[in-house]
Amino acid sequence: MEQAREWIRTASRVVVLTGAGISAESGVPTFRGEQGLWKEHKPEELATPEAFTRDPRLVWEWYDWRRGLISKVAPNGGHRALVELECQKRYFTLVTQNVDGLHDLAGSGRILKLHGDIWRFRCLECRSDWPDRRVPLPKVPPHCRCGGMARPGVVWFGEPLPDGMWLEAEHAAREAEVLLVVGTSGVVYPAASLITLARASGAKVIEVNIEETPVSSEVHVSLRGPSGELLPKMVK
Ligand code: BJW
Ligand code: ZN
Repeated sequence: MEQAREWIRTASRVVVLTGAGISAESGVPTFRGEQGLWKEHKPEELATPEAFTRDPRLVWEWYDWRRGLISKVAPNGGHRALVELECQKRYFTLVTQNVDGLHDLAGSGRILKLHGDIWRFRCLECRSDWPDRRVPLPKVPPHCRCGGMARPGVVWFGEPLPDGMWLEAEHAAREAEVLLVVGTSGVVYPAASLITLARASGAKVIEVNIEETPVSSEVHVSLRGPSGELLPKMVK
């Protein structure tokens, strides 16, 4: 912890990569693992374009349920510590794989949402996209003003990341002095490759996770514990 604190304190370029684990203490289930969302549903049944084409109603029901759950929770000390860190640093980039919007609610300024946003919809016909916070949705699947069917504004397996966002994240990782990797299993690409990229460009990489992950062996310091407790200690 002391080493991590020192690296963070002295760096002026800090990049943070977050995953589902940072929202776990708020009550949002993670994807993988014993309590994970995918214990009962396979990802390919719900988080692929093919699944949506096959059964849009089933996929929408899952997202409607998750939106309901997320709407009842609040950011935790981990989200708030990253807002504090952003205020301290001249160059700070928050890259998240999360779609839950809790970094926005905590007050983070600029967020690179690699996997989109569960609070946004996109029209399959006219391609417009818009925010929608209704919980529960009055009708699933929801539709656009143009009459076309809407889809959740998230990134499914096999889909490209939102325009420009990946390039920006990659650039930030290359320039980083410190990369802080929080609450991610590090198995989804290209997000996980930011770790290799930052390290190869000379950044110190610090992991915060309750468990060992496939990326633990790739980082300089691995801190075991809940991010809601460890992050506030790290940035104070
Ligand atoms: C705590 C904690 C606490 C708990 N404190 N910690 C290269 C190699 C191999 C495969 C690929 C590759 N490149 C691309 C691929 C394919 C694929 C992929 O990665 N597959 C692998 C799984 C094998 N990637 C893609 O398809 C991506 N697209 C792409 O590459 O496009 C290329 C392309 C270009 C041009 C045209 C077309 C295509 C897209 C990936 C999209 C991922 N989408 C999802 C769903 C989002 C929507 C939704 O939410 O429903 O994103 S999948 C899911 O996994 C979600 C997450 O963001 C993502 C990562 O999960 P995360 O956050 O790591 O969660 P968990 O549950 O895995 O881990 C939680 C962690 O927290 C654990 O470690 C816990 O221990 C920890 N934890 N409590 C701290 N309190
Ligand atoms: Zn439309």
